[in-house]
Amino acid sequence: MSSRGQIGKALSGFYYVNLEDGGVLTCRARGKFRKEGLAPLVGDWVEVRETEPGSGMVWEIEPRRNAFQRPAVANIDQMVVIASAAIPVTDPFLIDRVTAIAALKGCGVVICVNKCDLQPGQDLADIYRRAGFPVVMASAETGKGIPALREMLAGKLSAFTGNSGVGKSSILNAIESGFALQVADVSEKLGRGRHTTRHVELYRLSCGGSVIDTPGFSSFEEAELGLALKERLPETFLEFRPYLAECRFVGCSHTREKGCAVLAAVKEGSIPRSRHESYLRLYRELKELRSWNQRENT
Ligand SMILES: Nc1nc2c(ncn2[C@@H]2O[C@H](COP(=O)(O)OP(=O)(O)OP(=O)(O)O)[C@@H](O)[C@H]2O)c(=O)[nH]1
Ligand SMILES: [Mg+2]
Ligand SMILES: [Zn+2]
Repeated sequence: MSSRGQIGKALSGFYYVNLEDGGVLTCRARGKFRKEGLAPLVGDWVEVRETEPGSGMVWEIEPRRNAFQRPAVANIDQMVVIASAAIPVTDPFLIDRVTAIAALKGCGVVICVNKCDLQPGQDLADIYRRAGFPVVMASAETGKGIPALREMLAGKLSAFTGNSGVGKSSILNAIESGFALQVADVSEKLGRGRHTTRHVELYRLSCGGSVIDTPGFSSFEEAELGLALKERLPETFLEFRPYLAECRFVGCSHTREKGCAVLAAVKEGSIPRSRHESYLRLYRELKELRSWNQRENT
């Protein structure tokens, strides 16, 4: 018998599919996906076939709205980047990597500066407000910003991402006390989190919509970058867009050219300098890419 559902959890080769008619079916993926180099992802809508009571196979994956490798999720309406100005401090470059890939894939982004009770994080918030992103200042500890965040999540599929220990799971617990997700202290000595969340899992919100908790990035981790991003990098920095047609030279790389409107906007303060620095870093990394060693789908 076949039915439809959405993958809610992926763990050790098993996919836990939330069936449309209720209940969860524990599935293996059909062999053909591996041959095609296609992995089912949390957020995927799938056709499943029950092979014995309670377990079955992921039979078909419905066409995706988008798919991400890191975190490994699909059909995302918005990435919620949790950041922190307290330990573990978020490197803006990590945020800018996410915003660029999200823009490439037509996915919204919300920036949430957490741990405001420890460090207000005003500088971080300013960068992203000026770049045009919705920004929420929050504290999972005091509850600040939680109602605003809840409102932004309603009715959508959101994936939480950010470096380990910034409080992704804590924020989700504050949004919905019933979640009771595991959280753990950060290492003060090393200044980073302990990778408490180990798998990707989707949770339904009582206000409608769903959220996906994901394992945190380590601060030095390099997410894969693809050729698609290489071709379209300038436009994935949304606040650069109004200037892109104003540069003196066609094909301007916006890195050092005379008459570059993007550089002028940075100088004059309309584009945050740290965003342009991230652009330069990504530009240099992507320059190294060659078609033969890169997957197309990032
Ligand atoms: N003071 C304060 N502590 C917080 C806040 N949010 C989270 N924490 C603490 O930060 C630590 C890490 O929180 P987690 O929710 O486990 O962080 P995470 O982002 O889910 O981490 P990973 O699962 O490793 O990616 C815990 O000790 C939390 O209690 C906050 O707003 N204020
Ligand atoms: Mg966590
Ligand atoms: Zn330019």
